[in-house]
Amino acid sequence: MAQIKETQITRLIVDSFAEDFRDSLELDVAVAGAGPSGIRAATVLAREGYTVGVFERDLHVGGGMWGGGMLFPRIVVQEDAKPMLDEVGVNLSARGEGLYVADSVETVSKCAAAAIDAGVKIWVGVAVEDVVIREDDRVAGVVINWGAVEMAGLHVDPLALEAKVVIDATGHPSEITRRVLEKIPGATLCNGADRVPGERPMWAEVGEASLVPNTQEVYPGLITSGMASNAVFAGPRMGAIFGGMYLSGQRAAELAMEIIGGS
Ligand code: 48F
Repeated sequence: MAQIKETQITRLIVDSFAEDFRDSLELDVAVAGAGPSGIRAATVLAREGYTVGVFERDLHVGGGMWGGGMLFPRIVVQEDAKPMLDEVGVNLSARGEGLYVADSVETVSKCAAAAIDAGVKIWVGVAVEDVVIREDDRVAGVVINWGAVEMAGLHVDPLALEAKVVIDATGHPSEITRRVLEKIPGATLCNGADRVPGERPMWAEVGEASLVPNTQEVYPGLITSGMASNAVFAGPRMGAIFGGMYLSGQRAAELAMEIIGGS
């Protein structure tokens, strides 16, 4: 067996990380949040040849999906979203009326694997704490820091990456959109709002139906995806039905491609 030196392990890790990180400094699209909608958006974009980085504060991908509904590890999806899960090999059990049940662990894992296979770089443990702006206050990148630094409340200056488009897939808190409104004086969203109202109480059918229309370029260079879209436009929450998250991620990717043009 080959001799293994600890310093060699360290070098391999640091060098490999640095190579990938250097390649990610100028992205087509930076996605904040590795929940179902962010992962879907990133996968679609990477398959079309765009360079995409997903930055996830937590140490794992999947966002709110692992726990299914109230820790029963199952999710429900509707007919419209079925092809996106079929495509990555998720087993869906038909339960009538256009509804399907899937294992949440399987769904997270297969969607994440498909994203990686498509060329998406997923950076776990990395939080997006701010955006980069350019002329006319257009969003032009993300400001990142270790999630652990953020949690510890340490004063550590962040690093920044350029991106032609940023997708706010941070879920219910819609953190990136809120940050833009807080930090850019006089900023308003595409609907003229100067604040994020947050989501409304649960109404699964309306919440699901509003996700795609609410997926918009809310501010120049910034698109919302998934639950962040309903929080920004006061759509209702919907609980453990997830088809809309995939459809919203798909829409966010299409919008990003329209903004950027050909890859
Ligand atoms: O919450 P999340 O799963 O968002 P989503 O894709 O899906 C929503 C559903 O899970 C569920 C639902 C279904 O009906 O309503 O809630 O819209 O994933 C959001 C991810 O973003 C991460 C967070 O840790 C989570 O994994 N995140 C949040 N803020 C940041 C962030 C940030 N500032 N930087 C990086 N990651």
